Amino acid sequence: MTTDPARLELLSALARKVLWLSSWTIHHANHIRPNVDGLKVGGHQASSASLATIMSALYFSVLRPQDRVAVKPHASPVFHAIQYLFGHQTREKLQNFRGFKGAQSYPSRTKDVDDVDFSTGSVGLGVAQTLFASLVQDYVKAHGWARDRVEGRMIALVGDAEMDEGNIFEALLEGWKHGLRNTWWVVDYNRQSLDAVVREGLWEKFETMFRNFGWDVVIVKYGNLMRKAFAEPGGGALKKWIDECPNQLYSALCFQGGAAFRRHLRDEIGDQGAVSQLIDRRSDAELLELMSNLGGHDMASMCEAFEAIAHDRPVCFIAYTIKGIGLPFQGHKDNHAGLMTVAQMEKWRSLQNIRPGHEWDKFEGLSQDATALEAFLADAPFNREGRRRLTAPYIDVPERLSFTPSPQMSTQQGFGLLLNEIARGDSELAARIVTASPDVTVSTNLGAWVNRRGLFARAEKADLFRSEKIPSTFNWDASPRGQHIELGIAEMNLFILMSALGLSHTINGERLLPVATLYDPFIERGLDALNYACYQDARFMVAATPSGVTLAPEGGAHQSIATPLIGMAQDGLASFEPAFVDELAVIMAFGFRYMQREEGEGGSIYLRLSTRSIDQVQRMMTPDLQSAITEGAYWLRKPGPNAEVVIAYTGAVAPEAIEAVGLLGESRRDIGLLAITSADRLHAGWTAARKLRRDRRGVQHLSHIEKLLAPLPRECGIVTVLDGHPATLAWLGSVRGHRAEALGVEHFGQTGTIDDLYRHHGIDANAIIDAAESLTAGAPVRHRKMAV
Ligand SMILES: Cc1ncc(C[n+]2csc(CCOP(=O)(O)OP(=O)(O)O)c2C)c(N)n1
Ligand SMILES: [Mg+2]
Repeated sequence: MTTDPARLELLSALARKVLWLSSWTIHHANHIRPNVDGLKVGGHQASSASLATIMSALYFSVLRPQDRVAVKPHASPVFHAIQYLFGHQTREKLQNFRGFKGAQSYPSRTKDVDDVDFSTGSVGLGVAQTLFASLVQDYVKAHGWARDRVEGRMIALVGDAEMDEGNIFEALLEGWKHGLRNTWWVVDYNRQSLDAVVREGLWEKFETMFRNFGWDVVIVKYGNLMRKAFAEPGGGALKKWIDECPNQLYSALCFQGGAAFRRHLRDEIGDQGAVSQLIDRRSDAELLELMSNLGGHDMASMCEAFEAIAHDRPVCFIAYTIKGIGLPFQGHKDNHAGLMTVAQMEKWRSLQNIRPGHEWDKFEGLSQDATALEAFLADAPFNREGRRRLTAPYIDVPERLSFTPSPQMSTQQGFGLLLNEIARGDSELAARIVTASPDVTVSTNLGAWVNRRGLFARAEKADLFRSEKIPSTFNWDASPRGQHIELGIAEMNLFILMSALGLSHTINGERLLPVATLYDPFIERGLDALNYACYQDARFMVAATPSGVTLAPEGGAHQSIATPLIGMAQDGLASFEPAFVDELAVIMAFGFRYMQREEGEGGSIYLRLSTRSIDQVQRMMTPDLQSAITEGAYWLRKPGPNAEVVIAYTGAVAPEAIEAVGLLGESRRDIGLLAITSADRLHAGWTAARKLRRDRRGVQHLSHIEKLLAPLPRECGIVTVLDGHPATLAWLGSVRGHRAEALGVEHFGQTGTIDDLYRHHGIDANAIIDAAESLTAGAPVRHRKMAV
């Protein structure tokens, strides 16, 4: 326990050291490192200082190896300083903070070397990640895995202004529905954001809300010095004044110092004997020390608060702090980008007995015995099991998934069939898949999977319709064995859940293969969370369906235009848009393998699917075709040696492309039809090959698309077409210098039939023919599709 004074003394000394090292890291980046222009630090110094004590309490004393933490983005220097003291972070990387390959500005799981559990940066997301990570831990345990692992606490260090992010509230709601446990959110209540001082009274609202959602709320407002002063005669009046002081004034006084506090206290409390004596007994410096001894800066109070929790209910700690505590601009409302000057730093350095040239020495300037400090660090429970990043074995995936074909199908229907097939078996693959959907389970064809595999809940819950024998196509029995997590509509939650499920192998040592479904346009609603999940290398599969203007009668608000470009541009996400279900079967099998590749190699999968039912091609799936599909393209119809034009299409417009090729046949020679299953993989392969050839001269490696287009005569034109933004495929002309016409959707759609909309947006057979005609010489094309 940390009531032991010797322990407390060491902890407090280490917290001071953490504040020094984090500030020095920032100072070094701004004033000492050569070529610092452009790497200057804004927003870290004051924001980091807030958390030095709280994070020291956690990492040096409270945390256990199984706990996982999301650190507020701007507290990154504090995190790195702590890891430096542990020996997990190098001096070189600290000296290169914000520099190329140096310690990262915001904690990064993939870029930092010091065991970041969850990346942060875009505020609010790391907070929600801890909540979902805890649900995932429950999921893993409920399925009988990780039996020998002790349950961890998922902890977020939250900036108070971070609470403005709506995704936090969305997550709270979901947490409540799923009986959230083992989650701590520690709010750094410095009452300052970037621009402003936080609104008065806001936290009372938050407190009520947390309690409403079943959380415990622990307010750590006063440090020990304050509490002792309150016990002195006149202490009650002092406490009353502190409690009533507006946020902005308190911040301003912390900035101005002890004399300013004294003036205000005198003016506002008046001469009341005992309290005046209480104040007068203290020098200006002592008075400032007392008034800035808020709970979040008091080691004993923080340790006490954390150690008092002996249950698994979620807890929100509201720790009162001062932004920039201990630094010359503490409390100033403009301090977010505040930096100490060289002169201020010099003064602070000498105050702490740190000799020039010894700034990075671990225990420099501390009066405590270095061996005792070293032993204390070595003994921290947090490091008891060494590196905390876990791994999990590979789950076998068949080469290709099976399904029962119908002559006409949509890719969305195919997706449902393929999952249903997996669900029927008892493979390890089937056991490790976990699905989730934001209230669109049935409308994205996950119903059959859920019927077989059930809903997940920690406690059994029967589907009342079923127990009452009311006929229904769906069985919504919930149990700890269930494999579908039903979410509310919020797409942010879906992607943060994917982020948590998709890191289970490294967090829980148990691999899950998460599959999410949602409507394609709503990718944009959850986009920052999707980006966040990819940034920290979580592995999952997204089936986004329906998509494009192909969902015609649904109208413009439900039709997606930009998503193919998002799929291409999003790092860590391989995107596919198959037209036929046999392609999808190959892609999904590939996807489940790709999701399991080592860090830096694989990634997540995005399937852009459609509800449009189209004629399926009857063919043998050969190994060559299979690998062409996963590389991104194959010739559905090979161009002849004198090809004048080829049509390259993606996805649901396949029938239009096929029809156009048929109609063009009599008027143009040797037409080819290129089926593109992944513009993303195709483009990535092309840029990678060019880079390889540039980097290693003499290497002749050609990418898949270069090989496919190689036989085309120079004058051959390429018409590209998809139900999405035309830029997705427009680059095809640059691969070997062919003229190209890119067809696609550029403007919001509206209601109508598929034919209406394809015609309106110029992606129907006739538009393809017109484009082909404009690219080729010769007589006008003889045939066109008749209007119906
Ligand atoms: C989504 C998002 N929007 C804006 C920012 C820029 N930003 C970084 S910190 C911050 C305010 C932080 O205030 P608070 O959370 O209270 O942390 P403090 O600095 O007070 O510790 C803002 C607006 C961001 N990082 N992410
Ligand atoms: Mg703040």
